[in-house]
Amino acid sequence: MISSISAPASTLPTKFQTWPATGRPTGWFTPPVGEAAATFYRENGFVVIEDALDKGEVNALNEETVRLCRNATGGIGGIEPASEDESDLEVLQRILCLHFPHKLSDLMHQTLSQRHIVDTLTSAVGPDVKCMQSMLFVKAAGKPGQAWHQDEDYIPTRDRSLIGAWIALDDATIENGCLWIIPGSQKPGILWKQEWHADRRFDCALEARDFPYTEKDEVPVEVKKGSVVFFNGYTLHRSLPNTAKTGFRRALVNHYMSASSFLPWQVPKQESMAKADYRDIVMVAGRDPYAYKGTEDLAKAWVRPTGQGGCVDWTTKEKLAYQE
Ligand SMILES: O=C(O)CCC(=O)C(=O)O
Ligand SMILES: [Fe+2]
Repeated sequence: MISSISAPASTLPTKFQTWPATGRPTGWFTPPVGEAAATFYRENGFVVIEDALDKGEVNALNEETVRLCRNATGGIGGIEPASEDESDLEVLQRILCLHFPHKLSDLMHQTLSQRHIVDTLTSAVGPDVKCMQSMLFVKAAGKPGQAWHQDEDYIPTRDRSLIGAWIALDDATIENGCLWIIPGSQKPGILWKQEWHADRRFDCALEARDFPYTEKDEVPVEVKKGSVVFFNGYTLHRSLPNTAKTGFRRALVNHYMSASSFLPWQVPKQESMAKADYRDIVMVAGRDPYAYKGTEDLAKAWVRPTGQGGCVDWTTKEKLAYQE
């Protein structure tokens, strides 16, 4: 009869419907990160490093996520501080994505330089690497996904070195809205047209259109928590809504690039566009050739609108409607 007693849910391994019957998909590696993982990244525009973070690191980040989402100090734009009678669950359910958590949390700041992440970055990008941005996706059951896009549309580098390190803080499955990627789509080095999608499955960000790939080319990136998905700034990627009945699909995503390149991210106040170089950065490996410029503290933590109730065209301030 012992065999009929099922293990508690948390100890059961997640069954990934898109994994092969044995082993793991091609492109999934474990530390130490070697040349094979870097080669896979360069060819395919993404790579997965499993067990990059251990259970203790993941649990600590999940605890920190609750603390941040309560916004006790009021330091996060776009949400009110939670009241004491709101449960942790209620607080987490309100938030799709919190931008720049490393600005408020020492732990999230330290995680920018986590050892296996830095090893992968130096193998894939080069010896000198800087970080400029972080995002904490909470994505409770029922929350929307992100439509097709390329991250260099939002964070432009001069040398196409942008790379996201997407740290799974829950097992990410098709059901709860894992990443989907088009392997090799970084290769043409083109930023495709972006348009408003009017699609309730996605949040307010625009959708990339008219690229030469179809749904047959996309692959789901189902990963265990503690895995890190690295993907290039030109790689087309999206995620679908969290359709699970309960729970979250948490992920901490940090964006990095080669420190050799300027970062023309924000409109310069005085200098010409050719000199634009955003200096609110954190070096995570090697040396900064532009250290003589110093660094600045510019970005503030804020919460992204989810699309509930429509979105705004910031050029006209008009509300962008969904097709019901
Ligand atoms: O996690 C998601 O749903 C989307 C993440 C994403 O687009 C990114 O990290 O660049
Ligand atoms: Fe993205």
